[in-house]
Amino acid sequence: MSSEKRPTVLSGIQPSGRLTIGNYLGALKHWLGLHDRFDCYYMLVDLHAITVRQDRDALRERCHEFLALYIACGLDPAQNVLFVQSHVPQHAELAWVLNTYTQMGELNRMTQFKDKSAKHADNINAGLFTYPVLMAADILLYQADRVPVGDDQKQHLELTRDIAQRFNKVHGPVFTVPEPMIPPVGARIMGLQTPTAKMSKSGDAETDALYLLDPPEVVTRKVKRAVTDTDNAIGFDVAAKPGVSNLLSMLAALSGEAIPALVDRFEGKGYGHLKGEVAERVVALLTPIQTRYHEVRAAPDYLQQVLREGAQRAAGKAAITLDRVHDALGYIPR
Ligand code: AQP
Repeated sequence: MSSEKRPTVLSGIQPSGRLTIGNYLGALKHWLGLHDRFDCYYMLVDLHAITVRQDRDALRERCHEFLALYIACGLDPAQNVLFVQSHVPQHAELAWVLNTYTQMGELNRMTQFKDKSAKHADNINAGLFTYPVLMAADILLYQADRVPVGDDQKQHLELTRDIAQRFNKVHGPVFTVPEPMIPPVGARIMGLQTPTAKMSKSGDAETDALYLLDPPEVVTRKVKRAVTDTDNAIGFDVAAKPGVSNLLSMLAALSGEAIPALVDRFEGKGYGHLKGEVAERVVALLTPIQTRYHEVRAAPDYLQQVLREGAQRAAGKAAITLDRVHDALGYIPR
């Protein structure tokens, strides 16, 4: 599938917590089908995951679970390079170099660092701080032209562009400067119980997120109990009606209908109608994904083979970029 002239897309998800409908609508859904026009690289970013303490067995299990979910959502390993970040050592090597092209002040401004250090106050490690540099290395290593991510990653993408431009200014055009691909709807799905905060895959409250492996009755129950407000009038206003607006955003992303059209269609109807339709749509999306997931998950040799081949293909491309970087820096070739 790879051809030198095709632009490259790269994205990834941390194998921490459980994949949510936010991850699907903000990221995974937009990865599908891009292989027609791009060389596509999709990772499980396990180096990023250890910025928060992980249990050894659970991490390994989760990498297999997430890979099976990537495939079940429709990412065909024959058309997309699926791999685990730690299988390609060039990520960590390039991150070190890029650390020296990144300013402390820039990292201090990253909102994810502020959020995560508040959440994990007992373990504010240097990796948490330099996380965006590793992310820049992930992207620049593959000379990615486009990076499909949710809105929460926009700030990291901007920093990646700054780092690439800074390096290129000193050393010539070594890196492709990537563009983000942020979906117009569904780019930031909020929590069902706390609709003012992003739906998170590692949150503490089970009922705040819809997980891709939630059974239908659980989905229906969680949506039914989603926080709304007391006026029972369906309208889109993120500040005044965050819960209802979040349900409308989800429905728009799931159905393809525009938000104003949804507001018109639900005029005069209560929140129960909106919740009913959201739950139905989520269940219809997840049912075939879950069936396929269980098939793929029952084939560990296949999953291992996907990872082996993915790592080989990714490392081939990564090595070319790292050699160029080393050459630009004046390192003696091996
Ligand atoms: N709520 C969301 N709405 C839209 N897009 C989202 N993404 C994540 N949450 C939403 C997108 O999913 C991709 C993977 O992001 P990540 O690996 O950083 O995972 P996360 O879900 O964002 O992780 P959390 O919630 O911070 O918990 P941890 O990291 O502790 O597991 C990205 O493209 C992101 O934009």
